[in-house]
Amino acid sequence: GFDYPEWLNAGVELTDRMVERGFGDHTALIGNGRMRTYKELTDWTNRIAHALVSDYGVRPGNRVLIRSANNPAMVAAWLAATKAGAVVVNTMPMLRAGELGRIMDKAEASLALCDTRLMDEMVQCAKSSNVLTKVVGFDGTANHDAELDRAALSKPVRFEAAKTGRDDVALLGFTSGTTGNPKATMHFHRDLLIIADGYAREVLGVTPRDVFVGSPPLAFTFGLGGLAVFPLRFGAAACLLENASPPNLIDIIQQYRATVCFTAPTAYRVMLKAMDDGADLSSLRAAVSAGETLPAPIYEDWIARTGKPMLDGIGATEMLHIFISNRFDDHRPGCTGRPVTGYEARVVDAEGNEVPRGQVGRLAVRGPTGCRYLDDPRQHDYVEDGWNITGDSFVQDAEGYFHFAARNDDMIVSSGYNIAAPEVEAALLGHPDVVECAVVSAPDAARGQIVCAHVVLAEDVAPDAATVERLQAHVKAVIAPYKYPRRVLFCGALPKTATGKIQRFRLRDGI
Ligand code: 3SK
Repeated sequence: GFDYPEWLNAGVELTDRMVERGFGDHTALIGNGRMRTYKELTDWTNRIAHALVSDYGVRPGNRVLIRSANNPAMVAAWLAATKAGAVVVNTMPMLRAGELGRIMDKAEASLALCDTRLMDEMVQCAKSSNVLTKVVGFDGTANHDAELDRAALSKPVRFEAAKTGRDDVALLGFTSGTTGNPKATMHFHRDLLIIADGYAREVLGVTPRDVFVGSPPLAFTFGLGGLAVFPLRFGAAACLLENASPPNLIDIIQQYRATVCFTAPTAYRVMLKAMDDGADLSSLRAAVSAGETLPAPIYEDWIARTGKPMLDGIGATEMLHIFISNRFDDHRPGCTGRPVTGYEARVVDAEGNEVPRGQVGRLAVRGPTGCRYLDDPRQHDYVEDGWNITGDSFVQDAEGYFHFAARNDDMIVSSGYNIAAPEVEAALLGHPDVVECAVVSAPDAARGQIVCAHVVLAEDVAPDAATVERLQAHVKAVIAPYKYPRRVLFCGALPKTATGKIQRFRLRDGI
């Protein structure tokens, strides 16, 4: 089991405690062209924590929303707020005011910390909140030239962290689920350590010599774990990229001789091509693939090129991180592997009974982390008799290994991003040219899936390329741009059941 003291603060464990353990001079964070040691990170976060408490009145349990791209300043803000005992909500820079507002309301955030470069949408949505009292800017480029930085500068480097219990909520991880109606998953201080002491220790075997890099936003628990918690828990270095497009990722891996990479199969495909063109990615000892299914050819090419396995894994925001994974010494193509230490998994039918090996069913998992939605009746859909039902269909083979079969139908997974079809539909329907629409996934070699919109146009609107572009631009303007439909198809009517429900499966299957 995982045994932690009754009073535990994850922020302290990942900074001050690391200095006490002798890692003060080790590099903790790399980003914006600078390296910071564990001692520097500890002092920085303690100063910010002081400012949060004394200048902005943060008290244990207050919700603090952070809006930023992946950079050291975001990590420092998250750790500082955690040390102050706040419940942190990390959000992605691409979110528009509407999406941000729904998260802010659900979380009842009283303070928002925002990279000054991302203030516009933040300020816009802050106006409509009844709970938010202040938006404080920080300098995401870490030149310490914003309100929070200035407030922190004069503060002491020692901070008495909030006396948080191991089971106190530290983090709200947001997931839009299948509906676009966001759900907040609550995670305790101990949960943040469990994912490191379980998955990262057992599967990755992290050492202080590791340099982590990757693409998932810190706003997703996949990114927060892989790019912040795991390295910091073991005295390793985290390299944070505001722009983690594959070419950038490849440059940074080469520049810093990164050893552990977290990204989606799409990026690994580009890396394989780059290696053909001379890129040297030999420093990577662990290539973790998650967020979408790992196609067997990418897995096989990777082994052929590097001699090392790619670690396919499945996680969920509800579970905080990866709970089934391949291992360095136990991996197979097209297979997600076995449960991580502490977790149990099984494949069940609609009634929750285990199905025979080899048969497709619903994946059920339980372990030291699990789903606790904040104030949401959907809790009872996700957790049945103590088992978390992830919404994925899997097959367990005769030897006990788990194989992915399908994902919840309404969820589109494109380049590792989860996109809820109804949210894109709602955005499209907000355009006067659109009478009706249905959004589904379409298979795509590069992205796994893409967002495909079937649209019934208003009279007199031409079904041409200009209309496609207009609708795409509209979606990009009202929700995060990565959710826009890359394919737009026009039709006279949508296929429906006798009771008027759209038959999305017919659109998906091209019937
Ligand atoms: O597989 C995922 O989508 C995931 C979600 C949260 C944390 C980790 C992972 C891999």
